[in-house]
Amino acid sequence: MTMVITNIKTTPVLVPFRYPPVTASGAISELPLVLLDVETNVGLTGHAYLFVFLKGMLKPTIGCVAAVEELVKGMSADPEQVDPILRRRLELLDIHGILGQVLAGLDMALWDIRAKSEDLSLAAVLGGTRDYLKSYNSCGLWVEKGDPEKVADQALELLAEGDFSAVKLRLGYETFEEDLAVVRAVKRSCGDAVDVMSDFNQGLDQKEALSRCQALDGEGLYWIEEPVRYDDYHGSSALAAAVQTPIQTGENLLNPLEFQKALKANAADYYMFDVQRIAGVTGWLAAVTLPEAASIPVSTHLFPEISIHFMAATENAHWLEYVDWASPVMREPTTVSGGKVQVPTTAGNGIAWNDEAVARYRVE
Ligand code: SMN
Ligand code: MG
Repeated sequence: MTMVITNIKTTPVLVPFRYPPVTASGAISELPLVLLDVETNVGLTGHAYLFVFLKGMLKPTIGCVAAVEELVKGMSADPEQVDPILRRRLELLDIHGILGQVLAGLDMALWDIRAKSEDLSLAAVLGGTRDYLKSYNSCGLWVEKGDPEKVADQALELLAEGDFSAVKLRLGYETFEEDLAVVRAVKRSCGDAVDVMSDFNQGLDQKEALSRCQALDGEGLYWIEEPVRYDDYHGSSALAAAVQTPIQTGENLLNPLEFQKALKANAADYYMFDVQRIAGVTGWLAAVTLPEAASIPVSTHLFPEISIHFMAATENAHWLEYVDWASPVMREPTTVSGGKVQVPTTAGNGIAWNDEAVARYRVE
């Protein structure tokens, strides 16, 4: 029997953060997620979630899912068939906004169904050969005015949580002196054995980025992420050439073609993709197998539960970003020990709901 999509259920939730994000480009007080359950005629259900940033985006996202549901009802549940059909059909619309994110969510859920139908983990379906990924703790170290020592203390707390050997520090304070003070405090508290990634969240203009990033060379940062606009590939490229610390970018790239353009411009030394933006698992696979990407270290952005699966099958896998943001609604939250996340072997994409918690965090 052909497996077809029968309907898509949506559940809006607002999950509290342990350490609410404050970045150079804005703060988020609670985590609005749309949980997706894609149901089929054979009783298999695929799960995925969308991170919609603003509470007010829950309703429009759910409306967009309903519109896509109308298109896919009765369609094969095979992600490799659905993705090209929908992208061709919807090309005339703005496929980069909410719609693109919804398509990515649908794709993640369809890969869950595919894996469950084969009774395999998604990692195994994709031919994953790794047992674990090294991971850095990205749950905190937000832009916090006032006391660099407080940030430095939090770094130690974060390292202890999963015996991590790497953390990410958010930069882009009003002045470079504040950036430098927090970098030095965190490096001092963590010691040389710990890798400290850093992230400007696109907060600097070209001139300021050049001056701050060059001044940070020699401070021992593992990478500097998104110092300038994510889509200014040439600006980022000029920066990467002038700065010794590796430049990391990519969480905002919206499809594999954009990645190809960034690569052609030599926009960065390292790349990281967000499965909800890079066009789902299908988009991830297309991006990391581009011939030009062969020697580029690739990391993940958010979504650790599903990302661990496709990272297991990614040749140039670099770091898994660990955030626990969706953990409260997960049946089996991602765990880290010895700074590593084991690749799960249970069937599916790693996303299943803790129904009691979902009921608690559900909003209308
Ligand atoms: C980030 C992503 C999403 C929300 C806040 C901060 C950050 C990261 O860019 O890379 O984790
Ligand atoms: Mg980032």
